[in-house]
Amino acid sequence: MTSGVAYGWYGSSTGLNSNPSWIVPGLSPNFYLGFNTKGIGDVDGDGFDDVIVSAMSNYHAYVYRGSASGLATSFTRNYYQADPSSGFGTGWLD
Ligand SMILES: [Ca+2]
Repeated sequence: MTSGVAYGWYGSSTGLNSNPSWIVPGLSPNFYLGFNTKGIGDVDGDGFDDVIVSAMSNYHAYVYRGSASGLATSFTRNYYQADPSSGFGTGWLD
């Protein structure tokens, strides 16, 4: 059983950090958080880029807001599709 984990590496003028700067574990066993993780730009207009992360187990996608100190570790919005046959959360986040 795995809850999954979403990782993020922050960049700097010298490149990416060697260790992840942002780590968010899944909410429960077999959650599979981080099946897909994608930068989505600054969707809320606060000047900091945000990310979206899918969880394969429950057909959800979660938005984590950026800030001056980095990405939040609690999601601010989640989206889901009640019909599992839609495959929502299990494909690429394009
Ligand atoms: Ca933002």
